[in-house]
Amino acid sequence: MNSKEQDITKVDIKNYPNLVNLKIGLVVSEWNIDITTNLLKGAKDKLIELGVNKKNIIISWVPGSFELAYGSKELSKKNLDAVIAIGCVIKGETDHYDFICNSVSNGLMQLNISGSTPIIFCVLTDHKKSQSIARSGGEHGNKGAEAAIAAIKMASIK
Ligand code: DLZ
Repeated sequence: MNSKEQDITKVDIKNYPNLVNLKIGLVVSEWNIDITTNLLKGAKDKLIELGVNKKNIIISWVPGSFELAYGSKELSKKNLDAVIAIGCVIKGETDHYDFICNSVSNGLMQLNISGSTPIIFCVLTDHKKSQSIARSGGEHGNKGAEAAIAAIKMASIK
């Protein structure tokens, strides 16, 4: 099932009563900043739409997706209910893409296993910029909004 068929942004708010008290961190990569800014907006707007207090959304910037694991680790020390790691890796001419994708996904997974704050993976890994545009507010929706829902669901487990 692809993400077009699976719309996780439809969330029954009745199942999540304490949204106003949630504290959510957003760690955002500066690389491909036009895309990550749109993902950030998608995530923030969805959190606020669902009732999370604007002042409980904490944003931290890192230089690139490789730094998302460290940024998420540091932000999660601030007594947050969930952290969303936002990045965009686009395949270029070199092997950088594979190294960064592997590093960031492994790094964030390790934080989920070893830490107590859920870390949400909102990193686009695309072959072309047009694919990233489509997933950051374009024809395939906004993966930032989907990450916000995942954060709320994981925060409720916490
Ligand atoms: C170096 C690099 C390259 C080539 N591509 C991307 C990318 O597509 N997306 C991204 O978020 N970051 C990229 N970076 C930067 C690395 O993530 C990292 O910031 C630098 O290697 C410094 O550690």
